[in-house]
Amino acid sequence: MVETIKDELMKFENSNCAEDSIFFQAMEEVIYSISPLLESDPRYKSHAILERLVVPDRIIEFKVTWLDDNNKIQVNTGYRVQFNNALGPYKGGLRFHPTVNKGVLKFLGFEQILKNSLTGLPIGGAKGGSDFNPKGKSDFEIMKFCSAFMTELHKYIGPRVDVPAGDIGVGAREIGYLFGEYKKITSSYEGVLTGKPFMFGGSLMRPEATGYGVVYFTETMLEQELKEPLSGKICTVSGAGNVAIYTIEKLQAIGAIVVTCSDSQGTIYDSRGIDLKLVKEIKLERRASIKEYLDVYKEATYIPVSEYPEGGHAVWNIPCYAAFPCATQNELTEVDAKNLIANGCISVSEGANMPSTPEATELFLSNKICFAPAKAANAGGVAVSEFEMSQNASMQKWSFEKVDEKLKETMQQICKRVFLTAKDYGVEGNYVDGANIAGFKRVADAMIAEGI
Ligand code: NDP
Ligand code: 2IT
Repeated sequence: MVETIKDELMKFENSNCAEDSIFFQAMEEVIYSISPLLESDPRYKSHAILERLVVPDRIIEFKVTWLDDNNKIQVNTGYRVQFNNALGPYKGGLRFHPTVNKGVLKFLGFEQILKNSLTGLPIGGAKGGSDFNPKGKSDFEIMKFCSAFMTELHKYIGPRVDVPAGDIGVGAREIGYLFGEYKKITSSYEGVLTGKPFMFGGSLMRPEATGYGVVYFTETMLEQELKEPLSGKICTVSGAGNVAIYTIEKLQAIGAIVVTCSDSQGTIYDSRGIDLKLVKEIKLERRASIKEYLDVYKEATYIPVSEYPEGGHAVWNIPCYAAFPCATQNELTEVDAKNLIANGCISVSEGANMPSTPEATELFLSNKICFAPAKAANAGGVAVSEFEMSQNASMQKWSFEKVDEKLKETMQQICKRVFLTAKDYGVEGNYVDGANIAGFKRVADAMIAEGI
């Protein structure tokens, strides 16, 4: 079946198929998971739901021309993949990173459909971004790039059409500049983006939401599976961006001991526990290298990327009880999974989108590791984005406590739904299949009800 779908897709696509390999990776996992559902309910086949779901509604591609600080003209490519709006307006982040291409955004947009469906909220799936590299750019250059990007993007988005947010390389600063440009072009002050700074319509807790949500999900999963708390346990986290930082913050708040973090250049291992205030200062305020952690803590260890184990990553070589990959896709390989399992790790929660390779995921499942897949575990970010849309639409401002409570409740509900779905389909404990089936079912039923 997977092969048939792939063949069909190849026919559709005149694009470079190598780019799409990451999209096929995401799609293949879902197709395997939902096979029993497709077999048991003929409606999904007769309505060609899968064939329709794996093709985006549209891909918008545009040129972004901007002037750098040396008055030199720069050209990048911008994209928005509007994948599926059966459940609500297109919703999903923007990624600014040199590796961005259509294949990466199709993978992320496809995952987003099922993730957003799992939240139970009225949001469809989308993703966008650019191959623009924010590293080393001045604030002014970031602003000029964001303005130029929005000059094109504004034609395709709106509070009831498509609501972008942040992802890698896009945080509150970028969302602020994008919002400012949208407002200027359209003369309309509306909730067209989420992750805005609080002073002009952002939700409290949106910065924390993904990371806190990952921890709430993990606590619920571990309680359900093992009756074990995370407090007092050694945890390893990769990344040092938005998701990693707030995962570490919540883990520390509940008494876990986080001993690692990383960036694209290397890993920090601090056996006494990561000093998060310092990490925030280095990565969020100064946008510098995590290596600078050693300037303050000489006893900590820094492992540069060049010294990583062959085919693996240094973070996953460190013994832990629970692991939290929070950097990027395919950052946790088969080698890493073997190391984690050999070192006694019992739980893996994906903060990043699809950080585990298929081989690593397979090892976790076959070794009965409590494995929380991204589309379930990191759904807290987009859930709070939807809360921001609600607040904007009703001109309200919710308190931090209210958002936190609703986030916790949402993550607990997702975890329970995933668990029960897996049980219903005879794969108890397999949260990958549970998430894919539950996420697919809600979108598929809406697509059937809405007709072709
Ligand atoms: P950020 O840009 O804030 O941070 C990304 C972090 O990951 C940085 O520390 C970066 O290092 C590091 N990183 C990037 N690539 C690599 C790599 N190849 N190897 C090691 N480290 C790397 O992004 P976010 O924290 O927002 O996103 C992280 C992940 O979480 C992504 O997969 C994203 O799609 C996902 N996600 C994000 C959500 C959100 O609300 N922001 C919601 C749900 C999922 P450096 O500083 O050197 O660039
Ligand atoms: O991957 C994700 O869920 C995000 N980057 C957040 C999307 C959003 O719309 O808040």
